[in-house]
Amino acid sequence: MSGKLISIEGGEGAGKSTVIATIVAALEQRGLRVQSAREPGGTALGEAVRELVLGPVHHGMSAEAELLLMFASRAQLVRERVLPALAAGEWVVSDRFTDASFAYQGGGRGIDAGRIAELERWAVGFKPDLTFLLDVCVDVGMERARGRGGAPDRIESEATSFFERARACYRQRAAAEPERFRVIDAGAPVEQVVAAVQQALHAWLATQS
Ligand code: Z5A
Repeated sequence: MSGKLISIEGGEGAGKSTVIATIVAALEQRGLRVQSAREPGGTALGEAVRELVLGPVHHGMSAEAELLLMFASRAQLVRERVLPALAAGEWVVSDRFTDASFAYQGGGRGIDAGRIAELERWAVGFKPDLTFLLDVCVDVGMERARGRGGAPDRIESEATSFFERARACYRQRAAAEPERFRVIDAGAPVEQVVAAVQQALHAWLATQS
């Protein structure tokens, strides 16, 4: 089987970490070579960008600067890791990818989706082969994230309405591209979430060559 990119999306506290571990383990069990990455981040440059966009220092960051920084991190990840991995037949499981920019900078901050799509075409040039959307009520996700402790980062400090708009955008994108997206009820107990992801992954893998 040739290399593929799988992205995991969802709001804060949706449970992406557990799901990513499940997917990586399932792929490795099939004898596939798998790398995981996160966005923003995943490369030395991307991790520096992550510090800039999520750290507490740049409170006055404009929506446009935020979007471009997300794409700077992504452009580097794509060229430094994703494309070489896919070319070598490896699989990449990414904790967020371009859909997050549509959700947070588009839905959340109000940047026109057409502009984001232009950046996607130019700086990335492809979409993930499969995207899991872990969908959970904003309040439940925030409660879980709070339970984990630690101070909220710059984006986590946004109002609930920002995350509601991001969630709505994710759901609209999933509805518009049902072939690529698998929407998982991430409000369910973790064992159910993992079982639903495994089932959807195995069904999808059976269709791949
Ligand atoms: N961002 C952006 O704006 N634009 C972009 O283009 C990109 C990103 C790429 C960084 O993302 C931020 O950047 C993010 C979007 C923005 N800001 N926000 N919000 P991140 O993915 O690094 O940060 P995050 O979304 O805040 O991650 P998170 O809170 O760590 O979410 P998670 O990984 O999905 O959650 P988790 O750590 O797996 O689980 C959280 C807790 O809930 C933990 O204690 C679990 O044990 C618990 N949990 C998980 N699942 C369950 C279930 N099913 N039941 C009960 N408890 C559970």
